[in-house]
Amino acid sequence: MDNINRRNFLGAGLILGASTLLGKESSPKIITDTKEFVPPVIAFPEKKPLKVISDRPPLLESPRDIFTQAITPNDQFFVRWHMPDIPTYIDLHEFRLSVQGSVEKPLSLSVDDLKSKFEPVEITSVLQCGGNSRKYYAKTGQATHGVQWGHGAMGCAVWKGARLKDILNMAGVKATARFVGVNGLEKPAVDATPKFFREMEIDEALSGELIVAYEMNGEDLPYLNGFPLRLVIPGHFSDSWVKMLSEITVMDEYRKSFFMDVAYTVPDNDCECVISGSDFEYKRKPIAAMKVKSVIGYPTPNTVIKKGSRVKVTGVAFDQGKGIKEVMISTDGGKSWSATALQKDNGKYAYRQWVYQWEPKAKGEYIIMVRAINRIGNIQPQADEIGWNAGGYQYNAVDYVNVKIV
Ligand SMILES: Nc1nc2c(c(=O)[nH]1)N[C@H]1C(S)=C(S)[C@@H](COP(=O)(O)O)O[C@H]1N2
Ligand SMILES: [Mo]
Repeated sequence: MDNINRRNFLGAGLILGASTLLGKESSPKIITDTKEFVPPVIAFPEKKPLKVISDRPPLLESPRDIFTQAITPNDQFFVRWHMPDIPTYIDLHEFRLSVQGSVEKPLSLSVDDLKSKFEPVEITSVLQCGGNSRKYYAKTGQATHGVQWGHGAMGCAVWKGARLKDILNMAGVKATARFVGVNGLEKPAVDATPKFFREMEIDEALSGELIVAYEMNGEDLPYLNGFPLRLVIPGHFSDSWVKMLSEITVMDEYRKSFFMDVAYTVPDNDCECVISGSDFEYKRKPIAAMKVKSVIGYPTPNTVIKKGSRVKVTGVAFDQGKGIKEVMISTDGGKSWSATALQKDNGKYAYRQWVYQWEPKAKGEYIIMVRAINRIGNIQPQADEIGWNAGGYQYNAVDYVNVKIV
């Protein structure tokens, strides 16, 4: 078989198999208690074993120790799809990206066209689901709707592709154009289900920072991460980073849709949170720029360490692209804080790895906490200070792990 041009998703059988194995539906659940669901760990095609929160559609979470690396390997990168019906076979001889709507010249581009007709650009950027870390809202006593992700619905990769701006310029955007809509190849299970359709303003689409990526960390995109093409929007939550991107529609009018106007929205106020009353009484806005955040990769929770050991505490920090200024660490549950050493700078949208050398002197239980500040002075809130929204989006409170010194 021609491996480069045809991707037969061997996993189709495996996904169905796993579905039967787990015997559960993946419809959204409203969590009414804080009891933690412990997901099974199963390997999907092109992936190492990951936490399977749902198998259809696939929701795969990366393990916490992934945050000991500044670049997330493709085979451990998390996966999130909304529709169960993802194509299981793509033939690049037939696959085309169509650029249509309010343009002078509609385009139908093959992946080869994208590689040969446009200047290739590379950017290292964090991809984070708006609902990442959602389960930690429950730990603050305020459970939220939606997939109960731990921290592993994010990763950082080197994306290579063509600028969306260059593609739109080749098509020639009409003067009346105000929005750009994007969608991928997957289909809703029933026609009544809304399409996964995302929109942005024309100025954002033409900013020059967005790319249509055909490579992730120097390889084809893994199937589950959107082979053969995906939109990359550096600094923004990944909800509009459409995978298996097949249509770009330039529009004069905004098109109301479930995935823009209901899902992935927060109250349209300064804190983007509920101050009183119920969440949906608020005027809403789509989530966009990511908030400053850091997480601990090592030690992982409940690690047992011998007294006198030299412990390399490490993790990653990022924000929406302002840049990380400082990452502070506490080994006494937040009473005192020390600076960590920031590692190599891979660009303003990338993870900034940090390291702290710790030599615990006494036996006992410790709580390690981490807190990042960006260059414009945004700092992570403490868990009991974080604003709340019913969708459980944008969780970025101070991360912590408990360890035992023996
Ligand atoms: N075509 C398509 N693209 C999509 C989605 C989807 O359901 N379909 N989900 C979005 C959401 S909400 C997230 S968090 C990211 C997940 O990207 P990943 O699976 O590569 O980690 O893809 C985005 N792009
Ligand atoms: Mo997401």
